[in-house]
Amino acid sequence: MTSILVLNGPNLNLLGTRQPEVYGTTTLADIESACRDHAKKIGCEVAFLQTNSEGGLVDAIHAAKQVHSGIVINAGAYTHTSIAIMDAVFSTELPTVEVHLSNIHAREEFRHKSYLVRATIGQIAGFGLQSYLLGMDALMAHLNT
Ligand code: CA2
Repeated sequence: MTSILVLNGPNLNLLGTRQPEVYGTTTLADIESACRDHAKKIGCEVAFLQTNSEGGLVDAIHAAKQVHSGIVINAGAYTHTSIAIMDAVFSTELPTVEVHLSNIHAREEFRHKSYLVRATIGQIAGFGLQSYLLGMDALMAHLNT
């Protein structure tokens, strides 16, 4: 069965506890539960991980190659800074969708740039929790064509 890794970067473990005006009241546990429910609906398996470290994200991306069919990733602030994470996604050759809760293009200038997006099949930003589910749908559509 198709297996999707949903990978989350730094500070996403704090969701729902601070800055609700930017990120809403949804917690990471809520997102995980919605991704698991959605996986059942669209007929795939899902693994859900969060790490605050850049190296942890790189390691998880490397490990995904043996196990998963594709990746949905919210790399948090590393989206805008990390060539290492972009290189890791290139190296796996797994189809990857970049997702963001907020519309990074409508926010501060420094959030408009994504290194990671160059290694992905596309980016979904601004739909809150739905960005993850849309990311899973986009990945499944890509894998099934
Ligand atoms: O909109 C997104 O999903 C982001 O990836 C979230 C990141 C941010 O750095 C990106 O530019 C866009 C931030 C992760 C969550 O940070 C929190 C900080 C304080 C309280 C709650 C969450």
